Parts: sequence; C-alpha cells; structure tokens
Amino acid sequence: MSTPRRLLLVNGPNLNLLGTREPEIYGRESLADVEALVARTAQERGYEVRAVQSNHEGVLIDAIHAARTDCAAIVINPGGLTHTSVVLRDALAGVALPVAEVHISDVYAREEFRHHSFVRDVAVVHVIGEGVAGYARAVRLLLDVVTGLADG
Ligand code: CA2
Repeated sequence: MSTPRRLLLVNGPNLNLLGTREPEIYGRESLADVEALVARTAQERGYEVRAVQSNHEGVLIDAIHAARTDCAAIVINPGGLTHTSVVLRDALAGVALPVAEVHISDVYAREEFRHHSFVRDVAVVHVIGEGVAGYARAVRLLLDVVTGLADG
C-alpha cells in the first residue's frame, strides 16, 4: 500500500490560547496561524494536513491512533503533556509513524521540570525554541524522513 500523503498535526493542552497571552514566551501568532503555516508548508511537498488541538489527553490519543491508517507522519507539540504523559508517549510509540516533536519556547532555558520530555525518544525530529516558525522546519525535516523511508 502506498504511503498516504497526509500529516497529522497535534497541539496539546492550552495551545488554543496561543497569541492571547504570554507573547514574550510564545509570540503573537494564533493556533489558526500555526495550522495555516503547517498546511502551507506540507502543501509545498504535496501533503495535506489534519489538525487537532485538544485540552483532553484522550482526544489526542484517539487522533494519534486514527492516524495509523491514513497519515504518513505526525507533527506534535504536546504542550505540558510533554513533561508528564507516559500515555501520550505510548500512543506515539504504538502507531509507529515518524514523529516530529516541536516546542515554541526553549524548554531547556526554562524551569527544570520542562527539561524532561517523555516524547523525545519516540520522535525522529526535534525542533525546540524556534517560535512558531519551528513548526515549518519540523514539517520539512519530517517529510525528508518520510520521503527517505518511501525511497528506501
Ligand atoms: O514551548 C512550547 O511549545 C511548550 O510545549 C508549550 C507548553 C509548555 O507547557 C511546554 O513546556 C512548552 C504550554 C502551552 C501553553 O500555551 C500557551 C500559549 C499562550 C498563552 C498561554 C498558554
């Protein structure tokens, strides 16, 4: 079966608030801006995007499971679940798709509790602290991986 030309974009809890508060940390762009940027960047390479944001862990898990059959890869900013969720990590490992982990802020320059990521070693691409533009770089790097897998 050929690889689907679709990416899943997952944004975790509180990222619906992007652009409304803490611009010094997260910038001024909204979640809609992020989703449009990712769609545009994927489109350049002939991929479409299914975007999900939720404040509920189970909704994110279900979206990740659904991607197993119809997406080529997953771009995820898990928000605070990065630092707490074995469940999210297990879901990503379980679907065995290539994953890009994105963080808008430089988590390593912030509080100690943000330095650990449960997702880090199930992701093949990591883009940390590059602002919203980091999502576009993550898409490009991830599609390089996907294309390499398809060719190999
Ligand atoms: O830097 C990132 O992208 C984070 O994943 C964002 C999470 C944080 O818990 C991680 O440590 C790093 C928080 C997302 C909350 O986003 C907001 C945006 C604007 C206003 C309030 C919250």
